[in-house]
Amino acid sequence: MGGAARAGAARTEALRRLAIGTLEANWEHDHTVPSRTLYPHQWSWDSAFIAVGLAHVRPDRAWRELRSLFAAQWADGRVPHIVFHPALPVGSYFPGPQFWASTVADGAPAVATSGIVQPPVHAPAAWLVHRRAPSEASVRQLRRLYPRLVAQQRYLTTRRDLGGGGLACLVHPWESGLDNSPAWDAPLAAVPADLAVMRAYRRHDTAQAAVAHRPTDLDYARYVALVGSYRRRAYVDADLTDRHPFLVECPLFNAALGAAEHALARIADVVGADPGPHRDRAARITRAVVDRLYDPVTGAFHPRDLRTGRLLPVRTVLGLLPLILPDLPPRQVDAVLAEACSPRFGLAARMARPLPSHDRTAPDFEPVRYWRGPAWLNIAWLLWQGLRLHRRPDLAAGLRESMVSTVATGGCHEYFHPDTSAGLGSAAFSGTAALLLDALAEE
Ligand code: 2M8
Repeated sequence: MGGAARAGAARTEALRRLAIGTLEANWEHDHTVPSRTLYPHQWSWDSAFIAVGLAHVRPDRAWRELRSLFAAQWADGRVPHIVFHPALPVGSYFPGPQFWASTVADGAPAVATSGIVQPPVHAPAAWLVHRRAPSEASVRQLRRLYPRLVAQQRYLTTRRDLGGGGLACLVHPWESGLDNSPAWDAPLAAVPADLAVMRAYRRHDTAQAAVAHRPTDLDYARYVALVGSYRRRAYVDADLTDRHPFLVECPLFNAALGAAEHALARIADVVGADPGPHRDRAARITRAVVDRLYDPVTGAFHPRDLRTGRLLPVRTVLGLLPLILPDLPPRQVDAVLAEACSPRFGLAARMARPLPSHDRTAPDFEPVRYWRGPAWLNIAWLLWQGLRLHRRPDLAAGLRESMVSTVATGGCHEYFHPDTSAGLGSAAFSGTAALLLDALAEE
């Protein structure tokens, strides 16, 4: 082994140990907390990413992670974005279980949860966990999860199809996973909110992380107002179109919805169910993503604001994620690649800087504020999946190396400065650890 190869192997080993140690320290009896300080409960899409990473080291825990999340599924099929840990003291997270008051809603589980959802990335995650080490036991786990994954899709494709065009509609920016993305600025501005309400609450996040790295108080006033609007309707989706002030169709969320049907078709094959309906639904969702969210004029995907009926012109990393759809037509694949490789996002076979969460050339690009510029490993990982799916090994390798070197520079942080890779947010973040393990396994 030459010197460079030895250094490379040592880097890989050190990062693997860091990632495994982070996941171990964040394991909490049947799930992994995203962060002990900032996010001490269980989060929906984090758990899916975490399962993908755990599959490399503790497949038993990977299944446990998914099972514990789906144990909190509501009767209508929704998988809540937070499952609260009942033993934690009041005030460990805002807004906590008292604020959501889920247990009084019809069909909610006995355990306290939030009432909203997050991108449905769980079926592909379950499929990856199985594929990593297929066995009779993993088929049993898939068999257990399959009906729950199907119910999750049914909820999103029926009750949440508020626009009537075959896509799921988000009722809160938290549902996108990219909470304060500039994508949501315009629709959020229409949400009536009074900054003064925040005096009644204590934000937990700004006690743990720098204020300049987090959403603003005005953002939070609107987040709280939106939860209030949905909670007053007991989290019932019927009639939301007339009454709820935030209704958007997100390209990432809906690409995940389509990718989930593709994964379910594969899972159905393994568990002895019919993959046909999943393939049909997958094709319909991909068509709807293209018809409703692709703008031939800008050559990019944008979120749709159902309150105005228009596409939101802002270009964020959300617009690149339809690449995770295996059946995305070649024209849109080319458009996404052109957008990703433009100075806005800087994707390349050799990347000088990590993939940002927002257009680097935009005037509202903010390099340290959460989802308004910083680099996140979960987003890079999703795009990496898309690049491999659409056979761009050069770009996939460039992005993978960028993910690994970002963590090598910044540590196992929640997000990273998009120029320097300095670590931001939580310093021991499970999602980063898990997806790093997956990226390292490709070496
Ligand atoms: C962030 O969101 C939560 C609210 O759900 C928060 O800011 O308190 C987002 O980064 C989200 O994508 C993530 O799932 C969650 C936990 O890591 O944190």
